[in-house]
Amino acid sequence: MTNSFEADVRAGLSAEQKHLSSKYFYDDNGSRIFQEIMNMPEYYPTDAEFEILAMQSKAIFEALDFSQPFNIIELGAGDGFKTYKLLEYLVNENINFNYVPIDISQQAIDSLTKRLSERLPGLNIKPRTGDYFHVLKEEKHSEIPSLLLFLGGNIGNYHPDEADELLKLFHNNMNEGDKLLIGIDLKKNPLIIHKAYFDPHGITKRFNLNLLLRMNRELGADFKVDDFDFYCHYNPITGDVKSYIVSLRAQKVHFKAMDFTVDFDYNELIWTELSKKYDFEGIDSMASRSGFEIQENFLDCKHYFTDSLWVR
Ligand code: AVJ
Repeated sequence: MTNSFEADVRAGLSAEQKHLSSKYFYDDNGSRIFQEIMNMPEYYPTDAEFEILAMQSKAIFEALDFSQPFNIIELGAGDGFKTYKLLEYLVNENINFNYVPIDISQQAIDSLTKRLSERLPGLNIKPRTGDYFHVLKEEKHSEIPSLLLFLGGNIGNYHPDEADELLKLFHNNMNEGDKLLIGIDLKKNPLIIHKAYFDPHGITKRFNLNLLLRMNRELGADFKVDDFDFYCHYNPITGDVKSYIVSLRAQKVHFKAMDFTVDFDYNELIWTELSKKYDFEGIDSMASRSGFEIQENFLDCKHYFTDSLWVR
């Protein structure tokens, strides 16, 4: 793990346009800061998706039109809070299904399993840790239909080509008739998006600057966090939110563990994240490029977010 972090940091900070991958935001500290982001009133995706799953569980279940039993496989389940309302509905209706949460973090899976077995004792839960595709390949041999969940709007972090690749991998590891429920953040009033990502509390700034602290800790770097700032910008035409760390002065940073030194110019940027917003045209073309048929979009009442149901 540390090795690929090291290699990615070396490549990203040696590039003409410096960049780091947002996947490295989520060390223990970063995951905690992300919880704070989800709790801010400005960060609408969490509430929007919660509303969809709480209010439309029945409609989502009926749209599946699956024989029972079936599997619900959640990719990147995390603490699983957003899925709770859907699971609760299905358990209360005595629907016969297995819930298979997958996450790379053993700790996340353990606490999710514990909480769910306490709160929904009737739930058939088969937690898995590790790589999505490893688990998906195994489930492909299963005789029963599967619903894949890829929630939270995580697809927005992928550049369009990478999103296509990921969705094709999902497609390859599904059986004919299996379905995918994918959370996608929608284009909307630009000011709403701006406030969610350039928040007035400085939490998203801390989330980004935590990358510097992580490099200090894990790679022996000597970033002075006060000499860097955060900037982010939403382009309502392309739907791209791009986040950056800004160097507030010309400075050198040394990585002791890597025998590596980086020069920053005054005001030089490190691009840290893409959070892409889609319209329905964009969703249609993404689905068809990766071989899926869109069955139905489940929206929150403000039409900020969709849980889009796709059929393989
Ligand atoms: C976890 C990828 C859905 O892009 O909205 C939140 C991460 N970044 N605020 C998103 C994030 C800045 C989030 N996702």
